Amino acid sequence: MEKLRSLVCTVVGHVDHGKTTILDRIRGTAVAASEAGLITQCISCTNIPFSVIENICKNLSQIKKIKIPGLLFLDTPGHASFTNLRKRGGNIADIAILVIDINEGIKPQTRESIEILRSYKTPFIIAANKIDLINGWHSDKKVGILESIKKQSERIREELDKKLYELVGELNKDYNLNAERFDRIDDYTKQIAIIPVSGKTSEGLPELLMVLTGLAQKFLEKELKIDTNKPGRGIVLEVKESKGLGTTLDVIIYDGCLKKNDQIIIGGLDEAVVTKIKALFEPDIKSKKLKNVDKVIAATGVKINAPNIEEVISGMPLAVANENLEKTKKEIQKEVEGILIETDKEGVIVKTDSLGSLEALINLLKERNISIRRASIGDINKNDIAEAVSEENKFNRVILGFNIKIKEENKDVKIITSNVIYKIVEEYEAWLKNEEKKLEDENLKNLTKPGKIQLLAGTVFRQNNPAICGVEVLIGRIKIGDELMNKSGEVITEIKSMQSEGEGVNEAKRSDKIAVAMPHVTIGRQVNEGEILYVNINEDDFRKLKDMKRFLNNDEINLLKEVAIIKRKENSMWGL
Ligand SMILES: Nc1nc2c(ncn2[C@@H]2O[C@H](COP(=O)(O)OP(=O)(O)OP(=O)(O)O)[C@@H](O)[C@H]2O)c(=O)[nH]1
Ligand SMILES: [Mg+2]
Repeated sequence: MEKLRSLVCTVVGHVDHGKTTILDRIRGTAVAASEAGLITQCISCTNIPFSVIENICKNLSQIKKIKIPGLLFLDTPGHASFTNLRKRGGNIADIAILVIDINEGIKPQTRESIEILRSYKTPFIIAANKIDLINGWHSDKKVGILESIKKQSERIREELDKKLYELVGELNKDYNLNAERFDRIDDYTKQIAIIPVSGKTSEGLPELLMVLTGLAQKFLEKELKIDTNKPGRGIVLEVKESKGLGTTLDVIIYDGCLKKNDQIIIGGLDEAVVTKIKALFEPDIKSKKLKNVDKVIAATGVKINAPNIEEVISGMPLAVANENLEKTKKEIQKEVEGILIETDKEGVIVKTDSLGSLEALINLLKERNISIRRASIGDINKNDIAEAVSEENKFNRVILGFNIKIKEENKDVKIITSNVIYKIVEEYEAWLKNEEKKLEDENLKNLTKPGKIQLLAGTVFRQNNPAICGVEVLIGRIKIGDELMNKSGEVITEIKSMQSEGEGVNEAKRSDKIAVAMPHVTIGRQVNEGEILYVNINEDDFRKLKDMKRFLNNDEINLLKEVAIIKRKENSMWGL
């Protein structure tokens, strides 16, 4: 039998910004606004029929008539990643609500949520939550949010607008996202709607649902048709110990159906797990206790009890295979292997706790052209260290870890771990930049740097053997050992020693006036008072300096050019 499945909507955002509260409110309002039995709740998801949503929004004229049966809301915890909500080729969620505490603004998990939604191209709207905490806010549950905003004092309206526009500005600056308060938007598919809400007072929640349905319109074209007799497909959200049941799997089914006694296949790191469903559970919406069910149909969430599932990893794909066992097994393993990376090319090592987080981190690294040698699931172990140490390029002697333990370390291996995915990438990039700078500084230290000096008239202390004379550094710097050439490019002497106010110095920089001792020349013969001399730079150093231009100022860059012009009088290809 064919039917349209519910749209899957995840609720994501930073810890404590109010995801669960908003969902509880929507569920509570939905339960109150509907006949018993219409709303079902399974694990951390709630299935609400569109008819109920329409009922909640009935005072809002803009509510659209929609054919989709309902919305399946998935709650996600802010402290851990919601990365397991992946399926082949994308996100299990069709749409998302990003909850942001308007008084706190964008926080690490908010950023992570945006990054992941973007990498999966999941459309979303923003619930700007906790407006009731704006000092002096007056709640009026009888009117819509826009009406309620209008009724606030001018100071509060301004305060709300200020906070909203800070958010809009940040989203635009950091992510090039075009967000706007929902009532100022005319095309929900082009702009991201922000709905001011309060999970505490329920203000704005009907409008949030209304905008969601507007966004859902976009999916009417999408293939939401499913065959309810088809073998079920899903992903493992969590592997949990349940009282009296042992290990159970919380699973989201996004296609087909799942029945008691079905043979199922779950992806594994080395090989797929094959098992048989012993029991299926859904929580009862009223008593919240688990109740046995014989069958579930997508899109929904369900708890599975089955043997041999202790080793299952969250994020793994799952499929019913009463028939076609081998074919389905291959298909599932191919999907898993498509995410794991095992190469002998150069790159960093990536370790995470689940298939979903692995894919999410890999996506972020690939977007930034960071090459990966191996990506797999588990704690950082001896093998990982050995492999990292063997990298020739020290910038690749790196292990990036998400939500895993460091079981082994080595001083030559840089390990970066975090439980916020984008932070790992950020920290790696910062480390890389710093290491590169250190290396360049080291290289720069050993290069001859450009310098231009003038012999000061009337300051000759000794004519020769060695010649000693006062000089001024016009551009750049000079140091002991630097060779000096004249304007014709002849290398005539070097800096044997320098003195400033009677003290020996190793280096002198722009504007310094010092006494310099120069062997092999006689002042008045090979060199004259008032003459200009240049530090002689060899071709190799010249090329390297050119690559490190950002460490030189404009005068020094021009001086380098001057040196090249002098050198090219002799050899037109010099330094090229
Ligand atoms: N005043 C006020 N408090 C709120 C609102 N929404 C949520 N809270 C409070 O904020 C705290 C966190 O809310 P939760 O709903 O648990 O937040 P969460 O985003 O689900 O948090 P995690 O699941 O830990 O990521 C709770 O104490 C809520 O009562 C709101 O609109 N106004
Ligand atoms: Mg929560």
